[in-house]
Amino acid sequence: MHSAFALALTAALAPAAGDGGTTTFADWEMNDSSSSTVSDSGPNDLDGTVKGGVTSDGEVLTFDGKSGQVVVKGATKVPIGSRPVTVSARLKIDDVPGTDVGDYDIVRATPGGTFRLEVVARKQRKIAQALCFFNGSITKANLVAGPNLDDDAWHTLECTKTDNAVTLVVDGNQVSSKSVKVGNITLTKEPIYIGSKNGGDWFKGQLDWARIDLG
Ligand SMILES: [Ca+2]
Ligand SMILES: [Ca+2]
Repeated sequence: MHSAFALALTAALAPAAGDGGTTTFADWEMNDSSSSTVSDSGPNDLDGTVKGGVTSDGEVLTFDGKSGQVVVKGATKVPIGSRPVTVSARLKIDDVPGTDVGDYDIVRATPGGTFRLEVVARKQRKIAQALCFFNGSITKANLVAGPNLDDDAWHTLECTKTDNAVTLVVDGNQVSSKSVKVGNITLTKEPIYIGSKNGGDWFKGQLDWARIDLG
């Protein structure tokens, strides 16, 4: 391989940590004309495959809460390591997760939800709140906070892990943060699920987009 090309390729695959820049890990805009594919407009081509009860109107996906999910393969090839990670999504729901599903998994890496963004039921299932979870090389961290999401309105949820903290932002407002060194994030298994936990925790509602950013 030509050395200049090798250098460029290395730079493209592994942006320098600590350079202050943010890079897109995956960006699923969910505006596809195809009803079977969810295109990743980021640099890693992590296109998703639609399975079960998911319908598209070309701008948002509607998940049926029973069998609908998007399965994304290839994420284990993209290094994360010590870089900050932000998992975010814009969603709308008009039901608190019921006992049939327990909670809604919105974006879930494997195994065990290495990182995940969920909607969980609280206060005897009267309200729905955002959940962030990160499982790093040192420890795990979990946050549940923010406004009741069960109002049939659009909400943007963002979960971030940095070197020293995990943070949950809802609709641009920081609603929870914890000082914790979670450690490095490594995806050792495929796939990433959008809208389910591998046949459970089925999401019932709409997604406008979901994305993962590094840095
Ligand atoms: Ca769950
Ligand atoms: Ca969209």
